Amino acid sequence: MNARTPALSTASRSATLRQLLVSSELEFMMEAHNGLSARIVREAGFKAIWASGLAISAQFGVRDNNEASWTQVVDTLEFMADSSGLPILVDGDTGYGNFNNVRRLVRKLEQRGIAGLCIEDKQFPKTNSFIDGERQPLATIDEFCGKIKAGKDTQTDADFSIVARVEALIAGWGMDEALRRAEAYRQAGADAILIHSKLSRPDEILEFAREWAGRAPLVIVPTKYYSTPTEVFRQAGISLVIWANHLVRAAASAMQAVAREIHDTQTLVHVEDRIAPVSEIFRLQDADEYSAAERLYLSGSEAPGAAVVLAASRGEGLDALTAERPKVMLPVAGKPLLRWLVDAFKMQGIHDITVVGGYRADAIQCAGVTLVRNERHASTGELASLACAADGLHTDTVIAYGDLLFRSYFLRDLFESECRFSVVVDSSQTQPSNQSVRDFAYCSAPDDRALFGQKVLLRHVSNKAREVAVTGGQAPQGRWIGLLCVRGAGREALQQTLAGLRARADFDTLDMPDLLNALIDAGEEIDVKYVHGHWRSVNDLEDYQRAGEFAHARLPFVQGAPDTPGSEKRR
Ligand code: SPV
Ligand code: MG
Repeated sequence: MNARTPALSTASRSATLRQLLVSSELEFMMEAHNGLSARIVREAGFKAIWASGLAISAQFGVRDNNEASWTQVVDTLEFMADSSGLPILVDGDTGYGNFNNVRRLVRKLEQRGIAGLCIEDKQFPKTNSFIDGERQPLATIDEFCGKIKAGKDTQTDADFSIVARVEALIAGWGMDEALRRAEAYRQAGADAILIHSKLSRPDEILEFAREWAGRAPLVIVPTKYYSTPTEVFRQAGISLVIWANHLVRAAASAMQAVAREIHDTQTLVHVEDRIAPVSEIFRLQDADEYSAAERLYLSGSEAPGAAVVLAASRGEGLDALTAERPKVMLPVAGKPLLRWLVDAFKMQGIHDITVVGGYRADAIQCAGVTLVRNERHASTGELASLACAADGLHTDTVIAYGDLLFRSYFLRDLFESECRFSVVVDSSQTQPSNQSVRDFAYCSAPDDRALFGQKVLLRHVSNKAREVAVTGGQAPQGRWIGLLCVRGAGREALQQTLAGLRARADFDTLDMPDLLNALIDAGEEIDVKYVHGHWRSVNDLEDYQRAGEFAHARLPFVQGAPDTPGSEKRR
């Protein structure tokens, strides 16, 4: 954040503007015309903003003739006030009508945190002062004084400022009339006088300032007499200089050049380095603050932030089906296995998903994931794949086998665990039903629904259904399904343990159960979330067929949609 001028509360904005008007220093105000430019004005260091009628009309693409309605202007002002937090002096043209419109305008401006209003003594609808100024009719002095009084009587914040703009010099009515009007407006309650000139030299402004002799703060807009040294204004006792339209003009030049360049060259390559990067736009929008707030307030924000999917294996048991693709790309009920898994993560708000590919990684097509490759997949195990993603591991991560289909509550249950590590164990599988069944889980207690909610810890994972060395020949309590949730400081513990295993000569042969067991040996508690069925993994053709049936049962209920993906198979 490089805001050189801090955002102010609404009350201190009006007080600041008033201070700028009455201070003995020469002060400056920069034009802005929308939320972004207002933010840029603040970051440049200006203490206040001129909400230019010309610039706001221009950014709407309309003329400075009250073509934009006053409510459209007020809505824009709200964006500017919010994004900048600076005092804003609004160019309110003629007040958008008579005294009554001024009253309503002042009420609405105060409600939106605007610090002051400038009104000019022309008639509604006005025209910009630099377009045929002489032909523009002025309001009578009495009528305009009525507007000033109405505005001052309406404001509830004593510091809200009303600046009366004298157009007599613009309209060719001469110096005496300008001074006469300014004095009448001062007496009507104006907090400052804006004296406007369209000459290329400051002569009439300086003469006015001399005659005026400090009766009230003077504001000027040196758009036409821009070459006048600023010191001249300081010596003349001017209070406030408005740089009135320079950001909208700068934006127009930049946009014209860039649009033309892209149009003519049909490529972005020549402009990319000459325009603000997208990250700069995000910064100006305070995107970081949003991300922090999201973590704080968004329901489900306690869910892990990322997933790592181990998808390097071919799936030998699937024969020719995986000749050209890894098993995660096998279609199941109309979409690849991997897509089912990724969608399950996305449903839980996990969008940072890394897939570690290996065998035929080139065939992995899945939108919304980052693909990394275990180049040594042919000679390594699951931990070598995990190691490919371990360095950039998010604090809260679910690590998953790539061939899993499961009900959505599995992830929810994992997220609910308060432990650094949690796993899903299926208590319905305590015996190998075929050769490919592995990952038996030995736990501190069996799945006992009478004791629902009690903490159960993982003791060991093994491919053997009778792990004599560890369990004394007891049967396992279930099967680890291939979902591991790592949270908080668990990430460092996992990275350390993995680093320890990497140092072993047999690292290339190690799989996920070896990591779980090493974590347990290192004293980590691994919370067990029992389930009873409701999932599938795909290791052989029989699994594959059963996965299809399982997935079909998970398709949305769609009536009368014969071409629902997979519907043919269902028949
Ligand atoms: C504006 O910025 O809209 C002004 C100043 O009113 S000028 O365009 O100079 O009239
Ligand atoms: Mg204007």
